Amino acid sequence: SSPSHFRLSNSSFSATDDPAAPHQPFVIGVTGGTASGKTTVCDMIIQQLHDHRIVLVNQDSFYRGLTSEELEHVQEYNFDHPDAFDTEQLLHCVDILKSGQPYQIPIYDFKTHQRKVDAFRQVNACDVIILEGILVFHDSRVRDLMNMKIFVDTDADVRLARRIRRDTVERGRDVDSVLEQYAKFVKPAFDDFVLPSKKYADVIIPRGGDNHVAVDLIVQHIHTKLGQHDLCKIYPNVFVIETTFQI
Ligand code: UZR
Ligand code: MG
Repeated sequence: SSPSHFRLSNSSFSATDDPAAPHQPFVIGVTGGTASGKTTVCDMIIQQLHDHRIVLVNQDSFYRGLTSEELEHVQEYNFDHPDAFDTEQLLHCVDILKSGQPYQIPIYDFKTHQRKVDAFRQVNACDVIILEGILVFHDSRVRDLMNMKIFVDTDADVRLARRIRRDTVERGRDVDSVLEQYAKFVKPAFDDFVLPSKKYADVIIPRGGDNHVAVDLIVQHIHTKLGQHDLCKIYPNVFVIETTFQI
């Protein structure tokens, strides 16, 4: 299904004993509470690393689709619990990308709580993989894949205000249901799962996307790391690393 010129041969990318072999992608984990500015920080990193091939893998894409029974009681469903995600599939995705093969990431619809059946996002081999999501530090197997761990630390009132705006404008909710869900699930899960995972961070960014100095420092560090193994010259013909397919 993927255009042939996007395909990269597996053997040319995988890690071998050959010292001249290309290096594995640099994996960055970005976490923090809901609406903390994770996506903004990732977008800023991506913009500044324009001379490298970067793939953003959002944990939200790996939400399990709800069964019809779960949908009937959707107000009772805890989207902030680690079990809401298909972590095995996320691990598989990163494994595949690290081996230099393309992966078809599911597309999750926040309005229907389902994965799209007729579309996916294909991502290809890259120099940098960014894993972003509220619980990407929760599972030690996911953490162990990361070369750098970032926690975006934004005050809870700022996050709630943003969450209300986003869920009503982008995700088709009303204010009452957002507040109810926040009190019942989002805040307790932040206290139980997200905040305790802060201890795994290498870097903590106060104020999220407003913190340009922190993002500059992070980007400098990644540049230094990638400069040691510049992969861009290996695939001079590959410019597109991401394509959305309808099937
Ligand atoms: P971010 N979420 C939904 O509201 N609906 C879904 O179908 C799937 C997820 C919410 C989830 C979590 N929780 O707080 C948030 N709730 O998406 C994570 N309730 O997204 O990291 O962008 O804030
Ligand atoms: Mg986000």
